[in-house]
Amino acid sequence: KSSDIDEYLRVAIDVAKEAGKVICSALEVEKRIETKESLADLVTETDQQVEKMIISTFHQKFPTHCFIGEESVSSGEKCTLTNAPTWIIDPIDGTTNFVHRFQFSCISIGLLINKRTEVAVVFNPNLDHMYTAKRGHGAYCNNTKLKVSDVNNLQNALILAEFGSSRDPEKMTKRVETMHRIVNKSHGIRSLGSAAMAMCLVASGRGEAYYEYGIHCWDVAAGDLIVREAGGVVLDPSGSDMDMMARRVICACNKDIADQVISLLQTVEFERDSEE
Ligand code: LIP
Repeated sequence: KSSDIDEYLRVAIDVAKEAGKVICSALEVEKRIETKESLADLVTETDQQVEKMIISTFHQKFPTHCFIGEESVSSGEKCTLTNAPTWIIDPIDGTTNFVHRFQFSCISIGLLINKRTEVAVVFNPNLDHMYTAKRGHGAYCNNTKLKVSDVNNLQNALILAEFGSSRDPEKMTKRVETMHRIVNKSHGIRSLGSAAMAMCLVASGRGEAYYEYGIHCWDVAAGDLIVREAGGVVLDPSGSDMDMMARRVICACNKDIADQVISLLQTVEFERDSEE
């Protein structure tokens, strides 16, 4: 029901703002940092605290809904996506940026129903940018409607790409080679350190495409809808439909740009987020 969807969006915006306050006050104090899989895979107490707060708020309001949260999965919870309404949450996307006070970190919240994102909220509290989308109703940053760029030639495009958090030498070689190919055929490459922020910038027409191998569903669940609602495309890097649990994504302002980037990509293999 559309009134339900409006309520989901309203609650998600409110909880993201609350989470933003916690993140901003944590910026001022010294952080205890733990590493997960590699030196570049960080978690702080704030990630854990914010995730708990977000999940308990949703759980109280919508007791039948399911949850997938980055930190809950790290601490052993299952990462299974069913057709039931499921909130997919990254309490801080861009944790490394948060640790360094580099201003591209955000809270990313997507509500999936029948495995499709219906409501998306990405809030960057450092810049006070609130990105929202509802399926079929456009995407917004604060009160401005978003629209992707209309560039359709890679030669005139700015591409967002990431090194990701794995430091496996074979994966790194492939990534650097791919970036080399792309940088030679475009206006350039930028690495923001947050998948959700990268997708929001593509949605805002501030870059033409973003791709990454090794992301998780919580990095892209919200960005997926924001890009589509701004008129862009979100695909699997093979060119087929995006698969939320496949740990890889490309989004672009249009199919022409996506195809040109895809032709230069090298596959980097990752285990899926879940096997259901
Ligand atoms: C981050 C992603 C980013 C990726 C990083 C990391 P986190 O998410 O959004 O695109 O390159 O390795 O996974 O861990 O900060 O939530």
